[in-house]
Amino acid sequence: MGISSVVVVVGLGYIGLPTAAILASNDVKVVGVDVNPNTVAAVNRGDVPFVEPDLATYVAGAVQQGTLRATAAPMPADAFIVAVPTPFKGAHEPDLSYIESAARTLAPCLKGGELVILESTSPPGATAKMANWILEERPDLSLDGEGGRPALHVAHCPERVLPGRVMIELVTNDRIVGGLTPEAAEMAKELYATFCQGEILLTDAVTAEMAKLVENAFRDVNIAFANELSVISDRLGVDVWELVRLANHHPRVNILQPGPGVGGHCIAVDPWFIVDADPEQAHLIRTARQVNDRKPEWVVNRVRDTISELERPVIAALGLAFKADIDDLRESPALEIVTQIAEEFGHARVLAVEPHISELPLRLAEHGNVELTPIDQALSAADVTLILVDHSRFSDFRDDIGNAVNIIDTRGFLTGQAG
Ligand code: SAJ
Repeated sequence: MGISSVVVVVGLGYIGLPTAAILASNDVKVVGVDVNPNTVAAVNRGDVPFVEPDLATYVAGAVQQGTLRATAAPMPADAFIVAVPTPFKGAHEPDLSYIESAARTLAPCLKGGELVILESTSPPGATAKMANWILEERPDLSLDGEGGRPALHVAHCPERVLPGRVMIELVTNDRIVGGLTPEAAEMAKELYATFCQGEILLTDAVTAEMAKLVENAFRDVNIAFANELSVISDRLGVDVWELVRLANHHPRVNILQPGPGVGGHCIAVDPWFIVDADPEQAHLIRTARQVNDRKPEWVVNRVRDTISELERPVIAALGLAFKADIDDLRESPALEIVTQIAEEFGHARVLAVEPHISELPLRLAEHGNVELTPIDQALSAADVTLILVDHSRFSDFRDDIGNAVNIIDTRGFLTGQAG
C-alpha cells in the first residue's frame, strides 16, 4: 500500500475517524464515509464531533493538508476499512445490520484486487459474513480468484485503543490482523504498518475476532471480581480499596478496581458476543456480565438507605460519564444510577455534576428534579454526596468532598486508590 493509495473508511465514529485521521496524517489519501450529514460536514470543516484528546489536531491538519475528506457514499479505492457499530438486538445477540449495509454499499465500487478490512468488534464469523454480503452483490468477484473471477482480499483487524488515549494507542499498540486468506492478512499488515509502530501479528479472521472479544471479556471478568469483593467487603465493614491495595502486594495478584458498574460500548457489550456464540459453555463470562450489570442497582440501594431519614434530600452526583476524563455517556453506569435515583426518589433534588458536558442527556433532563450543576454549588447544597466518576477535574475539590456528610464513594476516590 503505497502513498499514492486511496483508502475509504466507512463509519466516522469513535474508531473510524481516528483511524482515517492517522492514515491521512501519514500521507495516505483518505475518504471518510458516514451516513450522518452532520458528521460529514464537521469533518470537512476540520472539526471533530466528539471529545478525544489530540484527535481534533489530527483531523484539522489532515483536512487542511488535503489528505482527508468526508462524503456520504463510498467511491472506488485501493482499500476499504469498515468501522461501523455492532450493537445488540434482542437478548444480547449481535446486530450485524450496519456491517451488512456497509458491505452492500461499498460492493458497487469494487473492481477486484482491493483490500476490505472489518475493524468493528465482531462475533466469530462476521468477517466471512461481510465477504459473503459483498459477493452476493458482486458474483463477478471471488475471495481467491476461483473461476478466473478477480479476488477481493478480506481481513479483520480489530481496534484495541482505549478511549481517552486513542491517538497514542493507535500508534503504539500491537495489532492483530486476521485474513480470510494469508494474502489478505499480509496486505492488511502493510496498510497498518503505515502508522502502527507496534507489532502486527497475523492470524486467521475468526481467531482475530475472538482475540478482541476475549481481551474485553478478560477485563470484564476481572472487574466483576473486584465488584463482587466490594459488595462482600461492604457487608463485612472492610474498606475494599485498602483490601485490594494490600492483596496486590502479592507478586502474582493484580485485582482491578471496583466501581459503580461497567460502562462504555466495549467491555459491557463484547463478552455477550462470546456468550451468544456458545451459550451452553460460557458460564463464567455470563456471570461476570451479570455481576457488573447488577452493581448500579446496589449503588441505588445504598442511596435509598442513606436518604431514608432525610425529608427533602439534596444529592450531589459527581460524574455521569462511563469513566474518568471523557465525555462519553454510552452505557454509563453513572448515568443509569442517576436516572434511577431521579425516577425513584421524586422528592429528592439531584445535582448532577459532569464538567465534560454542557447539557443533560434527554433521559435525565425529562426528570424535573435533576439539574446539571457546577461542582462547588452542588457540594455546598448537598446533604448526600455520591461519587460516581473519578474525573481528575474533581481532584481540586478533594478536601471539600472529603468534608461532606453522607458520602457514597463508588470509586475509592477519597481513599486515593482509584485508577
Ligand atoms: N472499570 C472499573 N474498574 C477497573 C477498570 C475499569 O470499574 O479497574 C470500568 C470503567 O470505569 C468503565 C469500564 O470499566 O466503566 C470500561 O473501562 P475501561 O477503561 O476498562 O475500558 P474501555 O471500555 O474504555 O476500553 C476497552 C479497552 N479494553 C481493554 O482494556 C481490554 C480498550 O483497549 C479497547 O479498545 C476498548 O475496550 C474497545 O473498544 O473494545
